[in-house]
Amino acid sequence: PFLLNVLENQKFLNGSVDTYFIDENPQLFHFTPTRNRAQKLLNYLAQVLVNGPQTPLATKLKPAEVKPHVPSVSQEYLSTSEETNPSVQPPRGFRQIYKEQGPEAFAKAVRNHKGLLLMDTTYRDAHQSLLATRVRSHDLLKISPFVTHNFNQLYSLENWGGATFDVALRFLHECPWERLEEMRAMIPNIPFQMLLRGANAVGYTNYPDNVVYKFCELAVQTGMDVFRVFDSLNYLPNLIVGMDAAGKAGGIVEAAISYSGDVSDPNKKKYDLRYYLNIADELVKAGTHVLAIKDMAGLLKPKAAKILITALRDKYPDLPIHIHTHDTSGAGVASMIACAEAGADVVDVAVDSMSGITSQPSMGAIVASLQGTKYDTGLNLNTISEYSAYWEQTRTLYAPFECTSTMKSGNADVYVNEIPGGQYTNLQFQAYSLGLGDFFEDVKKAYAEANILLGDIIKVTPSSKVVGDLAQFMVQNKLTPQDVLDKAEELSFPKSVVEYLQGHIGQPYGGFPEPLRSKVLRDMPRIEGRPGASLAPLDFKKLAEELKESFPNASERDVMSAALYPQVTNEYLSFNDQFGPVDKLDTRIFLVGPKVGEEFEVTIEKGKTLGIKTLAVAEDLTENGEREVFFELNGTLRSVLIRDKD
Ligand code: 3PY
Ligand code: ZN
Repeated sequence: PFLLNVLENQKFLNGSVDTYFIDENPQLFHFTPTRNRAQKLLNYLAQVLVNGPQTPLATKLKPAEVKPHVPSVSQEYLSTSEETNPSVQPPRGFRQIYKEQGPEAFAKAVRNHKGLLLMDTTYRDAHQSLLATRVRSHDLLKISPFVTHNFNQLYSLENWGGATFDVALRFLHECPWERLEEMRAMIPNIPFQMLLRGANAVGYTNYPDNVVYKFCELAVQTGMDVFRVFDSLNYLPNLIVGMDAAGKAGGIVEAAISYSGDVSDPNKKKYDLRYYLNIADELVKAGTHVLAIKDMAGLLKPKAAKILITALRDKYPDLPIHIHTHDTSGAGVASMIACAEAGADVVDVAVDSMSGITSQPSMGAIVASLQGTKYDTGLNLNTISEYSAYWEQTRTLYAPFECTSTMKSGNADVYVNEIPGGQYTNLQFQAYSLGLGDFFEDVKKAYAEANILLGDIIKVTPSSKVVGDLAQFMVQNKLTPQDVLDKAEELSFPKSVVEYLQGHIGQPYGGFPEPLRSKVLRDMPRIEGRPGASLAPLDFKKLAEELKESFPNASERDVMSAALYPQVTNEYLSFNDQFGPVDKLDTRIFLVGPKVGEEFEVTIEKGKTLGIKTLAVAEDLTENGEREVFFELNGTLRSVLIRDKD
């Protein structure tokens, strides 16, 4: 099964080698393992058939048995497919302006654009909020030719960062870098946008600065364009590291202010208009190309939107302003229209069938509402419908991850509890799985209380986890806020809460809550200032060497993944060694395996398609406790023995 390159070397084959031949030609002795990807995939399928899903399913709902219809791109495109005629390029988009003239010219073009621009979140936040981030590259790539040809007017397509990095490796067994590279190859015209958690990059904790810088460099090289940089406490030193890393990498910097409270309510004093204008000032001074308001919980009511955006517009007439929201309360469309009217350049939407509730407001609704006005987006409603139909069908494949299966409508209680969209359904799920399903109402109430206990903080990944963990802790231990304060010295608080109070994720606006902090920490160490500043740089060379001991083929990207998620990356690489390119399987088959008798195809690379039929799963175990699974692979009988874990 191994092939030595030396066997193809003419000098060697001629016999004209001397004693130094081996020393002088080490490259000829590198092994190339045969690419038995088909066999590995059979192992995977057999594993699922014998031992059940390898990606834990969140509910009992089954993936639907549909083959989503992929809308055709255009007659012209159809009759001359890209392969036979590479000249059928998609229409130009904002990405060309950025690539040809740089981030400043891009910002100028956005600002000068007539009409409202949209960012489509379908590829990232929408499924992060609705489907636990489980949408696979396979389904994203299938619709990408349609997107590149029909949505070239978008400001950007948000398709990376946030939780997608972790979830791809951990649960989908696919490489996030490959996903980015493949999307880029299919969509050359629309800027790609990612969510960068400032100094937390795409993780949940502060990383050494050199990790953040290298991450951004590699992201730009792999195809990323716009970096929405935020910090979960709006802590400027953290934000500035992220902005600088994105900027130095050549990306478009979109610094984001995370929105909390209500600027239209004079009783909500902590996060008032002045607070936001001050941060905006700092971000503009730090050189942001675009300013974003990140309303992660969907708290920005139309009236507040008008106040905030009008003030920002007046102060920065030349700066592009981009608004992100979640539709948790149901007021998202109204708010985004209010933003447009107050002078925002871009708002975030998800395609209709992936919008609403904890996701972004509906693309179709906003496009239709603005038609014929000076904010007209220029997008075509029929095209949006076709795009939406694809996602309506595709979404049914992910039924086991429907976060909103227990949430049938919007809920304006978000204005009270301020739970971010991505966390709302997560907490609901966690409450159910902890047997606290009936108490979700208590968790929401405790969330608001926990927030006040912690000092009324900005809540978004990872600070939102701190508040969520404290809330669950309070509900599980039946603690009132007064109990927490009174017993703070004896209670064993969740790790995230302790670390937050130690200063691990940064310094909150207005300072840490006292006396709670002193009571919880006693003589534990505290970090003053920016956490990353005191972290030693990561030794990438050493990490690469370590990784290559177990995985000789590990790439620079794998090393970067390991810098962020060491354990998860190791598991991903071993899984990949064992089971091959599972990302190429159709989603239902990937999640729950094929049915016995089912025939299907898997394209493992362009022009290389496997025909697989599942013939049978043996009823009896072998003496070794293994079960044999029979397949037909391209017409040939194959069988795989799998240890039955039951
Ligand atoms: C993330 O950090 O993943 C978010 O979506 C925050 O809103
Ligand atoms: Zn969001």
